[in-house]
Amino acid sequence: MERLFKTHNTRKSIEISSIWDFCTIDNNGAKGELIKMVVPSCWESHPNLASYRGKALYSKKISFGGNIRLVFKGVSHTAEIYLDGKLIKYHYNAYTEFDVILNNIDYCEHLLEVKVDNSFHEESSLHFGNDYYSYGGITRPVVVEQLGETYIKQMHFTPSREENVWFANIKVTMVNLSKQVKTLKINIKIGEDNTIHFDEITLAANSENVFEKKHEIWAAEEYSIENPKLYYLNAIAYKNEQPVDDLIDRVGFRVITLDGKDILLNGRKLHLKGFNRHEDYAEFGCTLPLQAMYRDIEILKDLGSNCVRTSHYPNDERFLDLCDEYGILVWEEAHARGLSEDQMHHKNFDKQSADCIHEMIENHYNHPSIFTWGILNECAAHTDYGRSCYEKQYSLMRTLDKSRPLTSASCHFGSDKCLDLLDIVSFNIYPGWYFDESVDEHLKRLQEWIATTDGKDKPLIISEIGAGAVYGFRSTNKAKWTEDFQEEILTEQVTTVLENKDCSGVFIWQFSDCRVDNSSFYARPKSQNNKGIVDTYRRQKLAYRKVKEIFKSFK
Ligand code: ADA
Repeated sequence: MERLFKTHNTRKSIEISSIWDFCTIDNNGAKGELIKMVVPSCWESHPNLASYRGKALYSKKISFGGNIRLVFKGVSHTAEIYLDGKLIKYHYNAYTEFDVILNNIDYCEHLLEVKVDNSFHEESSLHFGNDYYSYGGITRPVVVEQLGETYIKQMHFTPSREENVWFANIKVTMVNLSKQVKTLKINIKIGEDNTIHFDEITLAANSENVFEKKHEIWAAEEYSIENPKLYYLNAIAYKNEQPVDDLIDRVGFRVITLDGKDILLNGRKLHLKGFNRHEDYAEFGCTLPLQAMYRDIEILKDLGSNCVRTSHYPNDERFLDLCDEYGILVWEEAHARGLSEDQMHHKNFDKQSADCIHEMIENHYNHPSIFTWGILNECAAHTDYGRSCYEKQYSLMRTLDKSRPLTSASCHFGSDKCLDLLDIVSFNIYPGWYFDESVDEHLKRLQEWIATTDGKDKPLIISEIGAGAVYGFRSTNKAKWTEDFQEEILTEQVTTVLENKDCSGVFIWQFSDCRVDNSSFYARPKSQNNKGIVDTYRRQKLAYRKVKEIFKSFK
């Protein structure tokens, strides 16, 4: 199941998650032993491939024909899709959805092959040895959809409120795959009592068309952290009164606004208390089964969190569906972590970053839990060239979504050149872990410096703060890497940030321990980033109870 709800009733859609044929491919193109591999999964979950970095081939025979849409929710990290031996799609980046439209293909058994590469090859600008693990495989669901001659490609819902009256701004993209002009009508139900009609729409042959409407919504129930009220958006396209296609999504009536240093959700100031979370779980790697995702939501709620940052890439949409349902606000960010100016000069960096931003925003636009989009975590914001990249990416995001504030987490205290480009200032700081300074002193200096920049009158989020602890390492000497030390540092860090009236909130680094590329990082015991408040199996560390107590004491 690629979402937590059915996205079609009229369109036939089947998830082809199951057992595929699999083999590795070496650098000379020679195939390894043919085995079976679960899709979705990462191949590192297979005992013989736990550290395999390279190419592999997945294959499966499927019978279909006519107009077909193949949807890949995530392939890590470079994919070549072949149908009956012919290359039909190339895609880079593990974390965003992509699709292939097959037009008028024969009805028969076809061979679908997916060549996957998770090596740090020279074409890759965003996946490289890093403080998280680039897993390998078809790591998110694959879906086959049967299309007619026309289909609903996308539907974006933007809520707005004018003098206490809610409006739905709907933008629907229709595609005509045929050589003939088509005339349709579209009805879009919002919840049970509101329907938006596009009565007569004409689609030229082989065309893509966008239609927009703004509609007043009677008695809409607002979306909030405490009451995350969701509405189904159900679009049906009709030809001669017969349904020919449909698309279902879920939305919420909420607006995010900024007022000086405050971030408001439906006019109420937010006090963000949350965590940075990698998609990483013990034996499952990056492919968490739904019950593990749900368990993470339960833990976040138990801790008193109201937000999560998808550090450092777009997440599996089922996790976003859960955040929508349980009122966990999301800072979703495009894929990037810690690129130097030199790495931002990579020949593919601009395009691979833009593609990721496009796919993230276009596919995740409707999630009410997403309150901000982030980019370029700890990249070269302190250099002129780096700034030019931030500028390009911010302006791209503003064309794709005018409804959400934008941010990026910086580590360039004293030298960041980009605080005029963003809406929310965010800094990663580790006083007490990476350097000896009181949290209060460090935060005061940071805020004094920000006050001299273009970020001075903007909201401030401490987007990362934390300390490491090896699970099970306890000692009265509170040495570094003990759970005792982590509890002590986190107590000071989180309390100080939440007490600071000019801070909109904190994202603790990090939710759970995660695997890292051992090629890149010293000081990573067990080849893991051990700053989790739980370990990779979600076993609580000593700091868990303390952070829960602090979070719950701050309303
Ligand atoms: C940085 C980075 C995180 C993680 C963290 C750490 O802030 O953004 O991905 O590497 O440091 O654990 O040091």
